[in-house]
Amino acid sequence: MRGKFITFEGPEGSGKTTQAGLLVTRLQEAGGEVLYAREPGGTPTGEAIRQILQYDKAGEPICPETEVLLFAASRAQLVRHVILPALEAGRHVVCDRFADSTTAYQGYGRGFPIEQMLTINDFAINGAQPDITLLLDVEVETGFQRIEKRHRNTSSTWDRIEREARVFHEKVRNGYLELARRWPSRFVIIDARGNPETVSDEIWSKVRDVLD
Ligand code: Z5A
Repeated sequence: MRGKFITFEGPEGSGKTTQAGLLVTRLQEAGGEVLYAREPGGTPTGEAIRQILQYDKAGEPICPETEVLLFAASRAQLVRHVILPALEAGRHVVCDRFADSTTAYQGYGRGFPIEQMLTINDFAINGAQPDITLLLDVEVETGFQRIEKRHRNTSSTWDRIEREARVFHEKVRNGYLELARRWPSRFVIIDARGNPETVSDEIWSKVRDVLD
């Protein structure tokens, strides 16, 4: 039987990576085989693209159009080499960001036409639509406080998109909420302000509905 395709979306610091890890553990404890993937990245090509997108590894400013296509290119590779083979082998796939990130960040955030982003996403994903998308929603300020704390504790630096103005990140958050209104049967909005255990319990109750 085909596995379930579960995606995490949301603004910076909403807890996607934390919650994706907790969900992988719960799915495994329930007896499932699970694959975790992240975007951009998840394949050698995707990880190379990630270095360009996040840390300016190409050494020149990236045009907004190039940014869209690089995210899509990373996704096209991940879908064909990792996600679809895993789903067809009966494994569940938990993906930390997916196509909705492009619609939210490059569409609502940068201002590219939404329908154009959806067309590019369709080309990249080859029919791999998530069974459920968990939108972890948190105020931009709260998310940034968490990221700031992490950077302080780990001495890491702000990446290219984290450095965007708060108004950009507000547009992204509102864009996500708009997407959830557009596809209510796929999206579940999760209040991500609570502690990680509470948020994880809520996510598990929604994911179980999809597994049944
Ligand atoms: N991007 C794009 O523009 N277009 C696209 O198509 C795609 C992506 C696919 C990828 O960054 C960047 O690319 C991203 C969008 C853009 N932009 N930025 N900036 P990434 O993969 O490096 O990072 P991210 O996806 O934005 O995740 P994040 O900012 O690292 O946050 P997170 O995964 O949502 O949260 P976390 O890592 O689980 O937690 C962050 C911190 O908060 C950490 O210290 C946790 O311990 C803490 N945390 C987690 N949960 C809680 C709760 N519940 N309470 C308190 N503290 C918590």
